[in-house]
Amino acid sequence: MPDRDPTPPDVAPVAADADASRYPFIPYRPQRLEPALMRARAESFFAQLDARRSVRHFSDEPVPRELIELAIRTASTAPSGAHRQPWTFVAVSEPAIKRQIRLAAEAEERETYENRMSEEWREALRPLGTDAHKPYLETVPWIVVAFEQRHGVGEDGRTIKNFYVKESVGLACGMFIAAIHNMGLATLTHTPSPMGFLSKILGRPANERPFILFPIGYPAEDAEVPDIQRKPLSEISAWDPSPNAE
Ligand code: IYR
Repeated sequence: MPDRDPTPPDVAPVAADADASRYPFIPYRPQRLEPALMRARAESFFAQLDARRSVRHFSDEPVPRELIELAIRTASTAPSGAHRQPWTFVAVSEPAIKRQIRLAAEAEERETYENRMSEEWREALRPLGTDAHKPYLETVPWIVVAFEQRHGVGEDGRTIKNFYVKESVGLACGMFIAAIHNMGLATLTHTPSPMGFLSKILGRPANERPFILFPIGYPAEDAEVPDIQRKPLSEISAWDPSPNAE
């Protein structure tokens, strides 16, 4: 920089220049939108996401891999603890592996529905009409399993701590669901419990645990969903609440 005064030798360089472990910082200047356009975009984004439903009846129509790649890249835009991005999205299209997953998931689910669920849990699920049958795990063109990385693994196998892992992976999964819905596909947050069989079938390392399984595809032509409502804003929010309001 020849047109700048050289730093006087008695002035210490600023911390950012001295600290090589820090990311370089770059300007962030997202475009300002007109208020009317902000409102229109907010309404249209809400309407789009509000139309999403969890689907359990899928078509076997193929879905290009490129779309699944884009959904995973979208998920990975999520914020994460210390920017560790502690997730791995494992995509499966191979029928033999989908079959293995279905059989193992159904075995766990049968045990869960018959012996592991409390009466209260069974009651809570009754309106949704779910059971241990998971044929969609074979019907769908894709299964994606999100794994959480409990810790990272450095060179020579050293353990590296991750932070807010569940929050981070939960956020990434939310963005994944939004991406799938936005491209006109459907999915379901399926969590057969326990999910350890997924680590084995998919050959994942010991630092990873299955987090959510997503069957992905087009809804079946005759797909139906329960006629549920979403809580109104008044039930899901509080505004300028006063302390000790009893
Ligand atoms: N994992 C089981 C049970 C289940 C649990 C909850 I919480 C749900 O919202 C739905 C289902 C299953 O997939 O059937």
